[in-house]
Amino acid sequence: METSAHWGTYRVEVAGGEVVAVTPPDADAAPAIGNVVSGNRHGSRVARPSVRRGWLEHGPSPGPRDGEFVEVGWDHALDLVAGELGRVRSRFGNQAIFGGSYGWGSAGRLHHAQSQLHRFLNAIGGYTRSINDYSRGASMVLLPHLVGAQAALDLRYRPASWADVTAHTDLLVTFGGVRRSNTWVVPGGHARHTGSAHLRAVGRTTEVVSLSAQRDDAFDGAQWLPVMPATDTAVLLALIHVLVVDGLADDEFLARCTVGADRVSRYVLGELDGVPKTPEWAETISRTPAASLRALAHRMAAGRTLINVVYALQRGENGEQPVFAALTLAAFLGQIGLPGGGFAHGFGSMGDYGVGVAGPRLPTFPQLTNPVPDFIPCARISDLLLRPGQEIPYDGGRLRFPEVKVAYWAGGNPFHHHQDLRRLRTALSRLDTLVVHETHWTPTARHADVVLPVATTLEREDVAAGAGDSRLRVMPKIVAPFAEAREEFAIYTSLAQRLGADFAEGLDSRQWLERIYEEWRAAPGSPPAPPFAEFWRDGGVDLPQEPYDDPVFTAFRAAPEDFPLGTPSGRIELDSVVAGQARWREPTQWWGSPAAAEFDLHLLCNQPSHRLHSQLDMAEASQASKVAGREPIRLHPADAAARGLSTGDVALVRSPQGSLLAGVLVTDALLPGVAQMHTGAWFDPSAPEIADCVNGNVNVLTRDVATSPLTQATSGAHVLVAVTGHDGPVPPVRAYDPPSTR
Ligand SMILES: Nc1nc2c(c(=O)[nH]1)N[C@H]1C(S)=C(S)[C@@H](COP(=O)(O)OP(=O)(O)OC[C@H]3O[C@@H](n4cnc5c(=O)[nH]c(N)nc54)[C@H](O)[C@@H]3O)O[C@H]1N2
Ligand SMILES: Nc1nc2c(c(=O)[nH]1)N[C@H]1C(S)=C(S)[C@@H](COP(=O)(O)OP(=O)(O)OC[C@H]3O[C@@H](n4cnc5c(=O)[nH]c(N)nc54)[C@H](O)[C@@H]3O)O[C@H]1N2
Ligand SMILES: [Mo]
Repeated sequence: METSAHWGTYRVEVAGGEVVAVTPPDADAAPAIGNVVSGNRHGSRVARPSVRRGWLEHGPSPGPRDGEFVEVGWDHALDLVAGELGRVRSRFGNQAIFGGSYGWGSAGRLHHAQSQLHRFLNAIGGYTRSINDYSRGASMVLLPHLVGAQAALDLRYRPASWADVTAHTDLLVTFGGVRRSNTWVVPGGHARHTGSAHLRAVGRTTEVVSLSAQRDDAFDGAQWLPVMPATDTAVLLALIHVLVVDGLADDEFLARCTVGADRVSRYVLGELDGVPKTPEWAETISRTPAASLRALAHRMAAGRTLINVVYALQRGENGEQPVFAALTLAAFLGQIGLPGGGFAHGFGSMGDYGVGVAGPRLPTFPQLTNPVPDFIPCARISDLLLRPGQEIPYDGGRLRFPEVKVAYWAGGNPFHHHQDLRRLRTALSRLDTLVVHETHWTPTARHADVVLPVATTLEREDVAAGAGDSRLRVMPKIVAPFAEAREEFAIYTSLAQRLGADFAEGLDSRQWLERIYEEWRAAPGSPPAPPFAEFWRDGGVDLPQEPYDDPVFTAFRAAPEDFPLGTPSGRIELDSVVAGQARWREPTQWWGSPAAAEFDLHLLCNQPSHRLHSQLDMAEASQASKVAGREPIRLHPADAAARGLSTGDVALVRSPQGSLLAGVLVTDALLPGVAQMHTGAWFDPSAPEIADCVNGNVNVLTRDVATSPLTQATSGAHVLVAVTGHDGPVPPVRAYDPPSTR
């Protein structure tokens, strides 16, 4: 049988009611597929509803969320959760329920964990929500000010495509490379992996320059220009400086399609702050050779050039600035809106980026409406809990944190995604109650008061497709739910009944699946599709794959007066009332900052190649990527030698926020002074006398500070650390052992 996941479509073989083998669909498939076999029935699955003993015996209250769990029957657990939601709703109001529940959960249009939770919470009167994401939290808020809301959306879903690049682009300049492993993942799934084929094709037609601290962010054949992390804005400003000084800027385009270019020129020339942004100036910040930057600017102006910025660049302090500066550089080159030219933000970040097909709207589970106005940008979760009543600036306005009593999390793992886990633990201790729906005993589940076990995608029926996908695919129920795990749909149906609300409208989940499919099929703009029974029998329906012929900015460039952007001026705003102009602003986390005297390595914390985030970290493919049984830290040979470390050793990694143990992997693919770890090792606080996490979860190290007051996004991509060898006994990893339950 075939099914789909965020890591793509794959075949599943079953024997004796268990998944025994998985077969990837093509040679370029994600290694994460290999995590499914042992992961789906691993000992870390949650078997039965579980309640923290202290909470059960003493009732809801703030305090540390630790101690053992007690297993209870479903009816008892549902009574407890309904009782607590009822108490909080009537005593404090619905805004005291935080249902933001950020996270990727699993693929599937009906059982999408957040849609299910949000519909339920809306049915009982609403909740405090979260907005934006950890992926592009800074650019999502910034770009609408620069190019308008529609073009900002089109930069994600109608960018220059891989086909445009191979047909038209002479030079692809990409900040953060084009990591093939990141293209293995698509939200909602994807029928086929095409990342490698695209990269091979681009390698034949187009010169590629990758600016990064890691050589292997790009593929063989790309030219690597080293740049220290968090310093790209300086490089980008220097490239603009060369265009201005050498008369290579496209003044006609700037005058016709942008506002603010004059001020940008004055800034890069040093007229605003006395500092000319020359390549020599940039080299002192980024360590990129000035001569290379000067030559690159000239190459960029000599042909069709596309500038790409991967998401990671904006996941840092002042993370707006490199995105803003790259868009500004593209405007000075005057190629925005030309085929294969201009600005892109996502090649190498997500597998659906640049496939060239916009695709139809997909079936969705209606979420009803939320009468509660309160919200947070998702990365402000700890601030929300620690500072009720406080006001913060956001997107040119202000918002106030409500007082939250209960948080309900389904489909996300804040102990994976959030920064400064020590602070997050303190923040969660301010809650009366944390309810978590999980398939596995993740660190978030272990911090909950009530854990409800849920069925995985292999244990329920659904349909899946990603944006621009070639097929809307049936996800059959392949095995029975593990132990007492239930569909979340059934959980919310029962909870709503207890609270006098209607969640299911009298339908079961199969009937809902049919309903959302048929409503989709009948909607204007949907492609031809057969009735549900036929669709189900065929295992899916192919979706049209016509490439869009109106990529972002094409019409605008041709006639800016007729197709103005949704900005105040109707043009690209290189100087914006709300966002200002692109500037080099020194972050605290870079090699030139005072903190680097003690914390002398710049740690890149990026996406794991062998899993999706923290999902199934305990299973084969993910475990095969570990060193010394824990998450690897990559070090340059010179940095390793200076610390007496070799591949296979265990290192102690410290930042002011916390410490972890990691397995050393020495490689010359990094710049000296730069280290790298993937996110997603399960948080393991079982030996606090040795380290905050003995399994290597980077978020014990990262800082919980916002990108800026404008966007309030995560800055988790970077943190300065100190690395030494770990002496003494190496504690075992306990993160995947289920907690003790009675
Ligand atoms: N330092 C640092 N931190 C980062 C990042 C970084 O680059 N650096 N990247 C950030 C980014 S871009 C992202 S998107 C986030 C990702 O953060 P998350 O999306 O929170 O990470 P996942 O591990 O995918 O968590 C999903 C959880 O849902 C559970 N799950 C799966 N299916 C279901 C289901 O059907 N129902 C329920 N209830 N649960 C289910 C899984 O077991 C898993 O625990 O991390 C962010 N954190
Ligand atoms: N296999 C796999 N693929 C994934 C995911 C996964 O968990 N597993 N997660 C998916 C998700 S949710 C998202 S949002 C995307 C994220 O997509 P990205 O944010 O693009 O991915 P990252 O791997 O975090 O970062 C890519 C590269 O950026 C470089 N980089 C970091 N900081 C800087 C900097 O300051 N300057 C420069 N020049 N380079 C820098 C790093 O060297 C890193 O290797 O990936 C998606 N793809
Ligand atoms: Mo993400």
